[in-house]
Amino acid sequence: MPKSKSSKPSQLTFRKATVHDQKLARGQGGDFHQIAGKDSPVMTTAQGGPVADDLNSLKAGAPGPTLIEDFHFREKIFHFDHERIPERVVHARGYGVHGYFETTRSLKEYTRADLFQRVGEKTPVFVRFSTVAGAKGSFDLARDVRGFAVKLYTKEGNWDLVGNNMPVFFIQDAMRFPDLVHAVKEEPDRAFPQAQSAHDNFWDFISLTPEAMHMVMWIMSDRAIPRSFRFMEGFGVHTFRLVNGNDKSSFVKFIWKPKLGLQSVVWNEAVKINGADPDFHRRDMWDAVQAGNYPEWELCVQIFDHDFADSFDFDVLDPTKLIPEEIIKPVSVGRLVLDRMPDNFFAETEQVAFMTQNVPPGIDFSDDPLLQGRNFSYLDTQLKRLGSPNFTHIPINAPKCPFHHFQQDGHMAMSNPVGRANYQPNSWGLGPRPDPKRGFRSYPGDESGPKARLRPESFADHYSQARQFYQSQTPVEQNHIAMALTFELSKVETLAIRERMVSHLRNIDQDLAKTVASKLGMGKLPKAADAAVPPRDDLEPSPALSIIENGPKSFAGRKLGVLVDDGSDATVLKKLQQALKKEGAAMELIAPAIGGIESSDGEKMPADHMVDGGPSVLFDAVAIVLTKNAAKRLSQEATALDFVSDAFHHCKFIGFTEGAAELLSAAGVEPKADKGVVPLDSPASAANFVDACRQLRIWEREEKVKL
Ligand code: HDD
Repeated sequence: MPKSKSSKPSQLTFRKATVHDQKLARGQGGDFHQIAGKDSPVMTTAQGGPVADDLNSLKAGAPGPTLIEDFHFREKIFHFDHERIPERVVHARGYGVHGYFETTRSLKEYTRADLFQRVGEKTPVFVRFSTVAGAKGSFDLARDVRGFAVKLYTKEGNWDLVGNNMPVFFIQDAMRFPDLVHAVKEEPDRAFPQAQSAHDNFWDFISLTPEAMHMVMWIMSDRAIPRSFRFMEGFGVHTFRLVNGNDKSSFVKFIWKPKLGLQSVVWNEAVKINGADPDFHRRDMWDAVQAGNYPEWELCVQIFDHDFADSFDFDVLDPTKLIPEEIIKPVSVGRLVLDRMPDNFFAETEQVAFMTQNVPPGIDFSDDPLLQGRNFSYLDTQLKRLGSPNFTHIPINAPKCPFHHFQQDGHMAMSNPVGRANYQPNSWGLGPRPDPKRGFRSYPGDESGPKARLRPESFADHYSQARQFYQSQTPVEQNHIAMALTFELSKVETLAIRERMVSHLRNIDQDLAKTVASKLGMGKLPKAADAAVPPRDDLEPSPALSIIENGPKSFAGRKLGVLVDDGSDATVLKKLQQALKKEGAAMELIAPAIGGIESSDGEKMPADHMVDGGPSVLFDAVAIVLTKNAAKRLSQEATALDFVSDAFHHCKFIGFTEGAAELLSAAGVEPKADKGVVPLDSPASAANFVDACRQLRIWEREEKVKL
């Protein structure tokens, strides 16, 4: 059989080193020389030895073999082979930002925590936002809880407030955490689905866990698909303690409120964003910080005493319950500003080690069994991830206040005690000593009781606050919850699990149960699940729980995408730009070619995206500024049609010039469809359009487009 061309020994195999290779190796010629800047330092090995050639391994002749004495090659490959550390067992995908916390109200009356003593005190912080279930390389718009972990480098040690963007949790006892996480992650035999709760194992676990029902309402709501990290709240979840200088304790819940208001996307949009830009949330944060639009949150506290705790409808130590803002109004005590991206993702975002047990004197734990379990878990996981008890020596984890202790040695020890004494008490008068006055003193709660594996009776009501949450939503949001449940349960293959879930829904809201059952094509409504205590229906709705009710009424921090082509009306574009600038919003141009367009006044305008790369799901509102000819041309292109049709179906505001009408019609959007489709037909109309965009979405449309 004749040998195929490719199976012949290649010429290259026996090629002698060329003059070009040798020059390159000496850094004297070719492209390599041009890339090196004139002040580039000499490359060295990790041992500091200068390197002559970083492109070719040391060989005996050409092509080799490679020699084992090539210490530079060995070191380079060795290091590369060990670059990865275990990803976090949960919250693997995250994005970190530096900033500061400024105290705006003294809490001296309640806590001796140093950072809350003085108004104007600034504390450096590092915040890491995350999704929970997906792997490090998963996509940003998964339906999931978002982590909101804040490390405050206070003058009395690090305080880690390791929270989420939802104020309640799935389970009441840390003992159940591994099962919850196993159930939500990809199924162990098939290793899918990635970053999704829509599968049998998750809903099997949930439907067997009635205490999860309140959290189910949250994750099926739009809170689980935020528009950006910048537009979501953060919650410490647990009830913590504040302890003042007289050792008096109060209870507290911590809430971060975004200055730009709350905003989420819709599910159909989330699915498409994941394809168009899997890094949508990180890019949003990066862009905002680079542009100097520093994201900001207010820290609010709900402070209450033991009498309130005793009189409240639920146990304040139960992490599946919240205290409605209408019952205790959150008080603003500080602002969090994020103003600097890490220099290196791995060194900071990946290596940062948050631990709930990091609290400064004056902030203490409550007996919430979930919090107690977390205090054990976080230290443990850091050792696994970072490989040494010396992970506190890594700059992102080290306190920024002076610190002194006798801990020493271990892998990668960077700071060891100096001098003779490495223990205490010692009679040399050397080294640090505890200070009973300044040091952390645990609140002397008077706890006792027989040892038992138990759940308090006061944790038994699993449905009442779930119902309260659902009934506090606007009809649009209630519909989204019903659709999310339907979608998720439609991916569950086991009928009994779907039914079990609907039987829980009957204890939350009959209409919700009926809608989901009918959308799932379930013939008969299953009977309501047995409830440990009867669900209450006398809880007042809490409007603070709705995203739509608490919209920002501003387009600030948002982005308009403008579809343009040659000849686009220059005045409209300029007016839009001016109105957006005034609002504090951004504008990006989407054109048939990335090279850009020539507008009606002959100005060359570069595009930010070509049509295929800039679908409307990436923008908060869109404008179509086209000539008749351009609209006609683009009416033939699927991506341009999707641009318009998606924006309409996602209830976005759409501005359009007269010339663009044909594209709108071709995409099935009547130019007079509703008041969210706005003609840009006069110089004033651009500003009016941006005003209208302050509503963010035109929800009246949803009924018509059936999201
Ligand atoms: Fe957790 C990470 C938030 C319950 C065990 N958790 C982690 C992160 C956040 C939270 C934001 C990511 C931190 C980062 O960015 O590095 N976790 C929560 C909240 C909870 C909660 C708000 C309930 C109120 N967690 C929880 C329980 C346990 C854990 C009950 C175990 C008993 N969590 C961990 C962990 C992680 C973690 C395994 C994984 C990576 C890490 O800690 O650093 O220890």
